[in-house]
Amino acid sequence: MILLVTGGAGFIGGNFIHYMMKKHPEDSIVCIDALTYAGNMETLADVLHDSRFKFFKGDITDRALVYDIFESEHPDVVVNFAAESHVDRSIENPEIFLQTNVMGTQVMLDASRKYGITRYHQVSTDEVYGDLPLDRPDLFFTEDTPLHTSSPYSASKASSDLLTLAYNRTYGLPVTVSRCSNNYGPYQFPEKLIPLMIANALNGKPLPVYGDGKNVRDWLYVDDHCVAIDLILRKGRVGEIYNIGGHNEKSNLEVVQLIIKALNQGEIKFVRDRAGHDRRYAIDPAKIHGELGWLPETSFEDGIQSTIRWYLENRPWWEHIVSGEYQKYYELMY
Ligand code: NAD
Ligand code: TDX
Repeated sequence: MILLVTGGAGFIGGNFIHYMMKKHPEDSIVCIDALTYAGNMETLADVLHDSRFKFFKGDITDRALVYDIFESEHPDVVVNFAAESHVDRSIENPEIFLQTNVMGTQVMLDASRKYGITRYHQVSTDEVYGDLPLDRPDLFFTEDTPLHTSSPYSASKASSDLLTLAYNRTYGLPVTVSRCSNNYGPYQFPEKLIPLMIANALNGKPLPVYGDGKNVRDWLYVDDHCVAIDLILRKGRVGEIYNIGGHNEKSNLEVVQLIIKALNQGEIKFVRDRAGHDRRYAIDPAKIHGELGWLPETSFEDGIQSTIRWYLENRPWWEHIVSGEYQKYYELMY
């Protein structure tokens, strides 16, 4: 099988490439990534020279380039991770979110239709459902929960989900969509909560907690997300949406305090709240569990400890990001 993975120099796409190269030695992977501020070739350093891996620096909104790659590489399966992914940035500048997340998805869908694939998978988020109240712990997002987006980011992701499902209904394209809760683990860009707090604590900077810190996120170790996507690609039903999450809800304060405790350093600073800040996300994973037998394998206690260890043992990776050095790596390698 030839897999085309977009956004593979990012956090989840990079972990997915590592996971798939190990798990399926018979498959090869073609990656397209624009290497925006969030794309980091150092994440792919150990697969770059593997003969089963090919990297193309390119933008998924560039139709001619995407079509050229489909023509030369003949992918069987497409997994679209490429996106602008940070909510705070979408509040500052929504436009690039619509370009990449909506228009880029359309190009990937058109190419998949034109050249023919056996599966197109759209990687999406629980944020498309909006948020849940803190005082109703009995409520969860199911695949039937209405879309109710809060940020330009989540609105752009909901749009790309709908476009993907429309290509199935209208053109018969064999698509699946997954909506996952918050991921954490190695190679996450230090603008997201967990790596930002680890990096700031280690650098003696304050740990900025938005609002009252009581907002709840449902954390999943990134490898468990990769396993779920792999299962959906192989056994998921065409035209279906699968929610992915492991019933692991934590308030932001709990997460930050755990990091401070593990590192034995770091000081919280409460800062202005995020505009439109979603209060609680919580996934009901009954469908993926019942149909595909998926369950998360990593407990939060183990996952957060090994993530903290990874950031301690891989300081150059995130220090290059903080200093801007990482953006030179592609030029060095090619
Ligand atoms: P990320 O920001 O770490 O990585 C995104 C990658 O996409 C980067 O390598 C970037 O260079 C690339 N990219 C951006 N615009 C591009 C374009 N126009 N053309 C080609 N490449 C482009 O994001 P992530 O956290 O790894 O998220 C990956 C996907 O998973 C996204 O679609 C996101 O919406 C979704 N998701 C993320 C989470 C999470 O907790 N991080 C949870 C659920 C779903
Ligand atoms: O400095 C911070 N202080 C803070 O209190 C940051 C960066 C975040 N927060 C809070 C906001 C959220 O309640 O922590 C929580 C997590 O924030 P992010 O890491 O920005 O993630 P979130 O907004 O929940 O979105 C993430 O999960 C769903 C990913 O970034 C999305 O791409 C994914 O779709």
